[in-house]
Amino acid sequence: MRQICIPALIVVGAFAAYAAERPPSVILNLEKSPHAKLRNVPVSAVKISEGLWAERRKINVEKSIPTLLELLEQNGIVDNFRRLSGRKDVPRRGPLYTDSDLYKWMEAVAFVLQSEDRPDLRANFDRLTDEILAAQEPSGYLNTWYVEDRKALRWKEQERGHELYCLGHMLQAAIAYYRATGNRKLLDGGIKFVDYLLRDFGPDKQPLLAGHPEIELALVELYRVTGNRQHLDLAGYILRGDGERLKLRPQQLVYMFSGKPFTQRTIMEGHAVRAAYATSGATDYYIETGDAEYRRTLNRLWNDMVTSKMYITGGIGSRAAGEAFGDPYELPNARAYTESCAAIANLMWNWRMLAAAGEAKYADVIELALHNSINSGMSLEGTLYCYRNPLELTAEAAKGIRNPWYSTTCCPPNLERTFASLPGLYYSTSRDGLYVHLYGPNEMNWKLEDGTPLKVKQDTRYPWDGTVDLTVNPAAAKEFTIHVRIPEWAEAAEVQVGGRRIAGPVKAGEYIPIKRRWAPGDTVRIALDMKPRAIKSHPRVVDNQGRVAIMRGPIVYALEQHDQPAGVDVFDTFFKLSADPAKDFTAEFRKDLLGGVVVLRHRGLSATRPASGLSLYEPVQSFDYKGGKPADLVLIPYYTFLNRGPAAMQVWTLYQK
Ligand code: FUB
Ligand code: ZN
Repeated sequence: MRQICIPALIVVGAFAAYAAERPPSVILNLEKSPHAKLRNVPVSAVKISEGLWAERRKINVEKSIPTLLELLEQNGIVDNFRRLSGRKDVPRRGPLYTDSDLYKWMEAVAFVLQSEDRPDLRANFDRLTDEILAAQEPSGYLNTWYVEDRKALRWKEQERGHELYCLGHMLQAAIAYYRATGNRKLLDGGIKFVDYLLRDFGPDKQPLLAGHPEIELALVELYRVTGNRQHLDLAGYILRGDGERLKLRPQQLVYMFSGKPFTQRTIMEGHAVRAAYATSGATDYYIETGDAEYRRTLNRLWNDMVTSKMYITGGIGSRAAGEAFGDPYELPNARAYTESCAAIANLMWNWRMLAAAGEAKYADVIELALHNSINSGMSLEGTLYCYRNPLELTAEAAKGIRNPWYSTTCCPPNLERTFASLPGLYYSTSRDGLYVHLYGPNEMNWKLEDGTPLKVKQDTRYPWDGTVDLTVNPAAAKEFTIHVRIPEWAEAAEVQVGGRRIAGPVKAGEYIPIKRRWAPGDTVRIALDMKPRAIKSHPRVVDNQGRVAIMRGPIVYALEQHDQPAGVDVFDTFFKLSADPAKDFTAEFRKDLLGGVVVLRHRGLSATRPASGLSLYEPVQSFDYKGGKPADLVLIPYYTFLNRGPAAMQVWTLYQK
C-alpha cells in the first residue's frame, strides 16, 4: 500500500507545483523542457517602442484587432456560440472552422495583454469567454458546427471536421490569456474538452485524427502549463497517426499531413498550413521527449522545404489546388498561393526548431518570413489582409488580393496574433547566457537562467540600416555569453565590444558567442553590410529564368507600377547589372512613403521590340526583345505592395549585363 501511495503523492505534488505558480508570459514555456537548448523570453519583457515593428504593432492594436471583432460579429461568428446557449435565435453561419477564427482573434488579444494592460480588450476577452463557455456541453464537447442535425456526424469525418483544430486554437488562446492575466476560465473550459477526449479516445478506445493539425502543438503547450503527462501523450498519439483504423486513403493522409506516423514523412507535401502546423507540433513533441527519430524527420523535412519549396519571401505552399506544397522548384510567381497562414506556420515551426537546436539558420527563416511574406499579409493601415501573397500581379489580378474579410478568415487573426506576440521572438536565454535573434529598436528587461536580472537595449534603424548598438545592463558585473546573430545574407559583418573589434571570425549564418565579464553599460556594435543584393534562383524554378530579385538586408524588393516613369511598364523592364550589382542600386529612405521605407533607385531599361511587335513564338535568330531605353526605376519593399490602389507588381525581374 505504502509503495503505491508514495509515487502517487509525488506525482500529484509535482503536478500541483506546476500549476501553482503562474508562468511568465512567453510564447512557449520551455522552462522545464529537457530538450530545449534555448528558452523563451516573455513577450512582456521586450518593449518595441519605435521603428517598423512598433508602427505595425500599433496599427494592429488600434485598427486591426477592433475592426476584426466587428467583422466577426457582423458575420455571425460569435452568434454561432450564442445560438447554442439560447442567447440568440439565428442560423449558424460560415464554414465549419469558424470557431477557430474567434479563438485566434482572442489569442491576439491575449498577446496584446501580455505587453500592456488594456481593460477594453480584457473585458472583450472575458465577455467572449462567457459566450463560448455557455455553449459548451456538460461532457466538455464544444463545437458550433457539429450540433443539431449534424450531431450524429461528430468524429465521423475527422479528415475534414476541424473539431480538434478548433480545440487547438481554443487552448492556445486560453493559455496566452492565462499567462497574460492569471485568469484560467477559458483554459479550464479547454481542459474539460481535453478530458472528454482522454476519456473516449486513444489507442485502445476510439481513434482520433488531426484532419487539420494544430491540436498537437496546443496539447504540448497545455502540458507545459499543467504538467499532466496525459496531455503530452495525447499529442504523441495523434502524431503517431491512427489513419488506418479510420480507413483513410493514402491521398487523404498526404493532404492532411497526418494520420500516418509522423516519423515516416520524408518530404513537405499536401496542404501547407497543415504540414507546417504538424511539423511545429512534432518539434514541440521532440523538445519534450528528445525522440531522435522525430529530430531526424524534422531535419529531413526542413531541408526539403528550404532547398526546393520556399519562396524568396519565406512564403510556402505554392499550389492553389489543395492550398498545397508543389513539387520541388514549383514556385510560380503570379500563381503563388503562399497563404499568409502558411508563412506564419513556417515562422512557428522555425521558432521551435531554433529552440531545439540554437542554430541561426532557423532564425534566418523567421526573419525572412516575418519581414516579407507575413508582413505583406496585413495592409499598412491595418484593415485589409492578403490570403494569398503572390510575387507578381497584373493590375487586374491585384484587385482581389487585399480584402477586409474572407469567408475563410483564417489569415487575418493569424496575422494579428503574430504581430501581437512579436516581442517574444527577439531574444532567448540559454544555459550560458543570451541569444539575440532579431534586430530592431527595443528594450529587453528580463533575467539570465541563473536569475541574474539583465537589461539589453537595441539602438538601431534596422531593417533600414545595418548598424545595431546593444547596451548591456546586468544587475551587477558577471561572466556570461551573448550570442549575436549574423544573418546569412550579410556579405560582410563586424562585431565590436566597447568600440573594439572582437577577435575571431564573424561568419554569416551563425551566432557569434561573446563570452566575457559583462558590466552595466557595456556596449556591443553589430555592423551588417546592407548593400543591395541581386539574387538568382535555381534554374529549375522556371518562372525565374533570366530574372533576378533584389534584396537589401532581410527585405525583398519589388517593382510596382505606381513608382515607375510614365510609359514604362513593370513587365517590360530590365535591370542593367554591372559586375558589382550592389553599385547599381541606390538606397534612399523615404519618410513620406508607405509608412517610411528605404526605396532602391536603379537606372534600368525599358524593353524595345521589333517594329512589327513580338509574336508568341519566334525563331531565335529574329527574336528581338531586350532592354533598350534607359528607365529610372524605383523598387519598394515587397511587403508594401498594393497599398496605393491596384497596380502591376513583380519581384523577379529580367536583367541584362
Ligand atoms: O482549414 C482551416 C484553414 O482554412 C486553413 O488553415 C487554411 O489553409 C484555410 O484552408
Ligand atoms: Zn489563412
